[in-house]
This record gives sequence, structure tokens and C-alpha cells, in this order.
Amino acid sequence: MNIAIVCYPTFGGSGVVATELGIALSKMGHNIHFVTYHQPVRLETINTQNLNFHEVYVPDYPLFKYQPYELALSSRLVDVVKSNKIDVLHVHYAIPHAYAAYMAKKMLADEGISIPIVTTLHGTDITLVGNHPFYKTAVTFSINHSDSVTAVSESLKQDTLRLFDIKTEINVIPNFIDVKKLDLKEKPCERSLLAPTNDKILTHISNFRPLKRIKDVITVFEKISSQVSSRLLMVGEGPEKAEIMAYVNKNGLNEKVLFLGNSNEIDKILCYSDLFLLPSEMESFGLVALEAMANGVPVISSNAGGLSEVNRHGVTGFLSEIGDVTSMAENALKLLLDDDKLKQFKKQAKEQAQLFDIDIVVKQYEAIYQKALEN
Ligand code: GMT
Repeated sequence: MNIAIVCYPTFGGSGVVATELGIALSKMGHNIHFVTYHQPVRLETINTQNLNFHEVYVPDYPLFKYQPYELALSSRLVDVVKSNKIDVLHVHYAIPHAYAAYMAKKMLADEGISIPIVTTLHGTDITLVGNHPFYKTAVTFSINHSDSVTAVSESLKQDTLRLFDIKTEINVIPNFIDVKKLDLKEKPCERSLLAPTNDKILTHISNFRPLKRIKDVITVFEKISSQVSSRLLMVGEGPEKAEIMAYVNKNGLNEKVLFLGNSNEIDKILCYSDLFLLPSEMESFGLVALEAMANGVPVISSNAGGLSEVNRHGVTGFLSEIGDVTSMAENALKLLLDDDKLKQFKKQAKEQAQLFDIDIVVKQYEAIYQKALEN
């Protein structure tokens, strides 16, 4: 199949899922065409025989206060579909991708070309941004006019049905991880590079937006480190970073809390880690929790959204109410103070991650494409 994938090319979960999906599909023999404004960060090679990137360019024009990205994207999609004989258009994140895809579909129909649109809902496109009254009408319209809709968790599906007037069936296809790729990576990892041998290492990875509650990450860590010698690795960039760095500095935590910025090597960082902290306010799935678990890192998380579909309480980590930093710290200490228990949870986390292996999940997307084509 010739498949065009529209996504955000950034470190965010939806872009990572879209990119890894495209790479996996290309290995299965499909021709993949990424259409976005920048080469996706997880895409190392492009323009090979069956993995291509088409840039969406938005010229700056001073009359416009807001540059019309949807317009540029829908025009580019028409070109890409025509010149590469695309069979299916798969858009990740409803805003504005599903809307632009609908416009492209209509323009193509005008030329006698029919193309199905598959829309994957990722989370904030529904629970945070899409739900805003200024966007809701267009988001509802684009979801209802997609030929097939998928959501990354049952929780997100239920949120979508509760928040929007949806007439289309929503299929749940969970996020995934390439377990084999991790097994092939060289071991052991040099944890001594980041912390003294006896220190425990805790990690948080996110885009440091308010809904990630990174202040909770630090509070939980402070409670833990008063009892167990430990370090915290903070990976990512985002709007809350400066404030949290100032807090860390003011409270003399500089030696213990390391800010590593955005990274393309999160598997390497996770292989150093004993526990992963994810106290989010909202999380439709929590891909990063799955990535941690696949690396054998138990997860101390909130119970927001779809996290309980990934992180199993008392098996792969623990879940607490959003904001309950005391319970999160207690749960972390249960594992950090008991080496046998920690070892057991690491093993169980890795086993649970296998259920989300790419080989199982990619076939579900292939089936969705096939069905959309037949209809
Ligand atoms: O978490 C973010 O802020 C990034 C966001 C995105 O759209 O890139 O992540 C969402 O999609 C991921 C991939 O499907 C999910 O694993 C995240 O849970 C989801 N984030 C939220 O729902 C807040």
C-alpha cells in the first residue's frame, strides 16, 4: 500500500507513534510518505526506496497574523496523493490534521480521485485543545467525516464519546513499542556516568507542560531522597522548565536533580533508571510509561486517563490519585527499599510491555487501512 502519514514531527507522543508506525510499515513493504513541516525527530533515514518525507512549507506573509498551515497542508496532501498514488491518508492528532485531510479529500474528489482518511486521536487533541468551544465544531466535523477513527486507549475513546457528538465508530488501537529493537541494543549500560554506584536513579521524561505536573515530580523526589540516596533525571524541554530549575537551584537540589534536555536516546537513559515518575493530570495512554516499562523500569504514576491500561497497580508499578504526592513517594519507597521487590517489578514491567509489541499492534492498523480501502 502507498500510505501518507500526517503528524507533528516533534518529540511529543503522537509524533513518535506516527513515525515508529511509518517505519514499521515500511519494513513490511508498504511505501510510506510522511507529510509534515519538519523531518520527524525519530526518523533517521528518509527518501529511501519506501520511506519518504514531504515538507509542508508555509510562506510568511505580513498581512496574516496567523499563517494558514491547514491550507498549505491540504494543498501539499493533494500533490503528494496524486504524485505518489497514495491509497490511504493516515492523520495523527485531529487538530488541524483531520480537518486539512478532509479538505484534501474534497479537492481530490473534484478530480475524480477517492481516498480514505484514517484519523488517530491521541489525547490532548480531544481532552484539552479540541474540546475548546472555539475548535469543537470543526473537530467534531473532521472526526465524523473520517472514514475510520482510532483512539490510543479505551479511556480516550470514552472521553471522545462524552465530549463530542460522534457518529463514527471509534476503534481502540493502543500505542506500541518495538521490543526486539531494545533487546538488540548493547548492554550493560554505564549508570556510573550519571550517579554514584549506590544511588538509585529516578527519571521523568515529558514536554514539561502544566498537565505533566513536574512540580509533583520534584516533591515526590524530595520525599524519596530524604530516605534513599538517589538522583533524579529530568528529560525534556517545555514551558515549566525554567520555574522548576529555579526551584531546584533555590532548594539546593542541583547535585541531585539533573536536567538533560530533549533526547533522542531515551532508551539509554531509561536503562540507567530504577523508577519512572509520571504524575500527570491527564494522559490518554502514557507512551513514555510504556517505553520505561519496556526498558524494565517500574512506573510510579497518577491514575489519570488511560494510564491504568498501561501501568498495572502493584505489578508494573503503582498508581495514585492525581496530586497525591505522599502516596506516590510511599509507593516508590516500597520498591527502592526492597531490592528483591524492585527486581520483581522490573521483570513484571518488562513482561507487561511485551503485550504492546509493535508486531501485534501494527497489524491492527494494517487491518484498518484495508477496511477503509474496501469501503
Ligand atoms: O503528552 C503530551 O503532551 C504529548 C501528546 C501528543 O499528542 O503528542 O501525547 C498524547 O499522545 C501520546 C501518544 O498517543 C499519549 O501517549 C499521551 O498520553 C498523550 N498525552 C496526553 O493525553 C496528555
